[in-house]
Amino acid sequence: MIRKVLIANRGEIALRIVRACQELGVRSVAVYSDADAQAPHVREADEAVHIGPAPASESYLRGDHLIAVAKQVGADAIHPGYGFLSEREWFARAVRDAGLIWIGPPAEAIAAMGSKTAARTLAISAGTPVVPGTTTPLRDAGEAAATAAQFGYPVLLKAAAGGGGKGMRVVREAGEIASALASAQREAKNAFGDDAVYVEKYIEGPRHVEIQVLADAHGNCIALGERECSIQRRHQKMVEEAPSVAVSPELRKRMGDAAVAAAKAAGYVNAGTCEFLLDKNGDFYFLEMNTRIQVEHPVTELVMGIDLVQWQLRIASGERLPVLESPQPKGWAIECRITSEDPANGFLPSTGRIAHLHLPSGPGVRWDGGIEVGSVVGLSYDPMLAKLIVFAPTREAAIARMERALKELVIDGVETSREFHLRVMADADYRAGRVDIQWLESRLPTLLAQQAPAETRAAAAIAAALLADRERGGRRVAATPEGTASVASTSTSPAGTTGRAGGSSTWAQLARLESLRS
Ligand code: MV4
Repeated sequence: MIRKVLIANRGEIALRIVRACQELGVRSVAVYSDADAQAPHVREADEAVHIGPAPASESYLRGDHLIAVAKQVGADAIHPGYGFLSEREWFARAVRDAGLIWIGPPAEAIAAMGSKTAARTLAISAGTPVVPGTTTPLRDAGEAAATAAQFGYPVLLKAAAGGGGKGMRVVREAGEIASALASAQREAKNAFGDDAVYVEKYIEGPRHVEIQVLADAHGNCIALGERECSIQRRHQKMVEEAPSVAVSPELRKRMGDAAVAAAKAAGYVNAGTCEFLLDKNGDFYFLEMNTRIQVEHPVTELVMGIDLVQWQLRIASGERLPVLESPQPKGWAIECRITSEDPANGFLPSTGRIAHLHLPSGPGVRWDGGIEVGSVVGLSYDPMLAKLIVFAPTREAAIARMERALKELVIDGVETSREFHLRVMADADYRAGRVDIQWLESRLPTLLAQQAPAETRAAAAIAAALLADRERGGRRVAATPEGTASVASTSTSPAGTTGRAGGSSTWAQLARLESLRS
């Protein structure tokens, strides 16, 4: 068994890995940049090592240095989390060559899935359905026009080295293909240093549904159901759920078998995810495989009753999977990614110091976070502060639970996505499960134009009244659910000023505003 793990990451996922280590009796070593000296993952780990200045290129991305640190502290394994070095083939190889255990898939599997065309070839060989298209890069505009005509417009030009939608162009008619190819190649060259672009049939309005797989080092691989990840903006997921309203047990079995076949063809070991598009006819197509633990892994953990991060460590230690049959999901889980972005301002990243934090709790609520009061949110890293995850017997109950938990949550000091998530939860399409990968962006104007919830209007009114009160020296402010507020000269209790519509956090905010005054 692994005895000591160096965690080559930060924030909520580093803390998540520390927790898995603690529960398995494995020692954990955090690393931190100048910006993270006071971070929760550093305090909670058994040991911590400073690795450099704030920019990731000088700290969390210095693979050779991280391996040297692991050796120095006597770690026998490295967990990369997600992002940073997690899907760098050379790093997985360097860790192994240094005599350390890599808590992730073999470098060869990362490489095989790193190229989209190579991944498509692998999936085809495994019998996993892929989107109709080519598996070799286009040589020129003539070949692009010929293949597009063969598959029929619209088509999608994609960068072979691609990811995150870079180097992608939808082409709706023959007249546009030459210029689309040129710009896709230019963008691919800039982003990946590789201008290889290939063609796929463009699938209109699909869902993004992904299958979690877990493979041990003894040739066993199981599917752990799907996650519905359609609710995204600019390729950043905002809400994920498990299961998906669009997946029946029969479809789950077929998608699971397809994912397992692709994973086996790649020689996959450890936790991984096969991404699929699921179209309106219920047909699914393999897109790519994510060769890491993903941000949204908790929704699978909750409906499957399994700890994926613990299993990553167990598999890396050589343990066998305990069951070889794919389990069915039980209940419903939803995750909201709480980011320090301001939806009202084009999702502009917001910076500051966390001045106040009240975490939701109670039945079925999980908080995977990496911040606390005093944490400084800057621009060096991803704006995701935490994930709020709920679990309930049904989807309806899970939505109600998420609404309740989002209302309990208070984060002061930076703008966050909290209220935006409340609007998504309240949306009729969302509640009916009528979503696809375009839904969030097409719904943005409606979601953003909505009047703020009564709670927020009340809090805003309180703030305005308090400011006015400053000049006058009054003592107490009262708010109504309608969002009006007034200053009372004497009062000791807020009773009767708001009902349920106001919500408890209105009072939390009032209390803070009051304390600011004194
Ligand atoms: C597609 C597609 C439609 N048809 N391929 C976007 C990033 C990359 N992972 C694959 N992507 C897509 N490939 C075909 N043939 C639509 C997308 C896509 C998308 C996929 C998953 C989640 C969000 C998305 C947002 C826009 C486009």
